[in-house]
Amino acid sequence: MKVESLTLREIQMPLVHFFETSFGRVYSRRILLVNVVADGVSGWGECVAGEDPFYSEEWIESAWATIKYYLVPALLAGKPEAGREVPLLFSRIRGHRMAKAGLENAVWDAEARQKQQPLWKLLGGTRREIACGVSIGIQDSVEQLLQKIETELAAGYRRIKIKVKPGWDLNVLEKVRSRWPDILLSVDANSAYTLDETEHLRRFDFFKLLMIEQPLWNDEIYLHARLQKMIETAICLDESIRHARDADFALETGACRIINVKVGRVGGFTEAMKVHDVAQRHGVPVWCGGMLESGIGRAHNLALSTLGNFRLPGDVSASRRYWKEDIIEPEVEVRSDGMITISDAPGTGYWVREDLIEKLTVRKEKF
Ligand code: OSB
Ligand code: MG
Repeated sequence: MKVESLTLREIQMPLVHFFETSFGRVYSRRILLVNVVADGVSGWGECVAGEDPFYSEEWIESAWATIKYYLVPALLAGKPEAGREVPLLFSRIRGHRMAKAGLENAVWDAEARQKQQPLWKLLGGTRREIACGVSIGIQDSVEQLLQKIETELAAGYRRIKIKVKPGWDLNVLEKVRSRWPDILLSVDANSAYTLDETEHLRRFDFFKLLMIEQPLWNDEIYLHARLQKMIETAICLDESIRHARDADFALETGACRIINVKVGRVGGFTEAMKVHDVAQRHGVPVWCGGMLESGIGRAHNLALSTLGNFRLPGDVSASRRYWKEDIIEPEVEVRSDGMITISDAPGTGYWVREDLIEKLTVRKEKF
């Protein structure tokens, strides 16, 4: 495999509905796409860095610059033969994992297409269908949230996750649980609490949640271990897990009982598989998180979710929940039983709509 060219693009896509977390609200996405051409075969990757450095340090401008000035030169000089060779080429560059993942995953995508193999098989996956949950942001009113939950349950989704923050938590859970006492329910705090609020966090136990995701600081593991000892609800770590060593540390110290794997957050498919394996060794389930991806990142999340230890419903849901029109064909669709069927076709099994991408592009640079 010979990488011949690389193209970076920024596309802009308005969300069907705004998405609000404890760190803010987004109405529209600025998405960085990577296209590699290797031996005449095209591979696509999505860098999931946000519009702002609020979820993590990375954001679209830092990712663009890092890719342009450091990662592209390293990739072109390194002449990788396969996706799994890419992390070593980037090892001198610290952090910037979402930027790295955008490139590495594009190489995996090209490799799968070139080998005429499904990407999920190349990654070592086995599942032929994926269980789906939804992540529902903070709304303007509790009534609006209840309506959304009702819609998603009717669509078949198997787990509801709601975003929480101080002032939008126990009061909301009370309403949700009294209406749906038995659904699989999680919350995600995106680091909205501190250890001083342990008494408050202990009250979440009453609602029999599947998990509480990232209650404390984004860069903390040990204090989550302290908290986990004091609450019954299983902690799931998202932001805190940057790589497989973090996962190992978190599981050895008892900081969580579940891990959310995001391929961008950990720097690409190779590291995501390592995190998956570490959790499996500890007997801990993982699930695939989302970052409001376009169809390209969404299709990659689906491929990753076919690995055996992805035992809980993920946040990878239908394209139509996010976009009026997605940039892949067909769009990602969820069956009425809340499952997504995994395609047997080579690559991701989805066609990239290059014509539409061209129309949505606001910035483009070719190397
Ligand atoms: O914490 O999982 C998160 C979206 C943006 C940033 C962080 C998170 C999320 C989500 C949305 O929860 C998941 C999705 O539907 O893509
Ligand atoms: Mg999260």
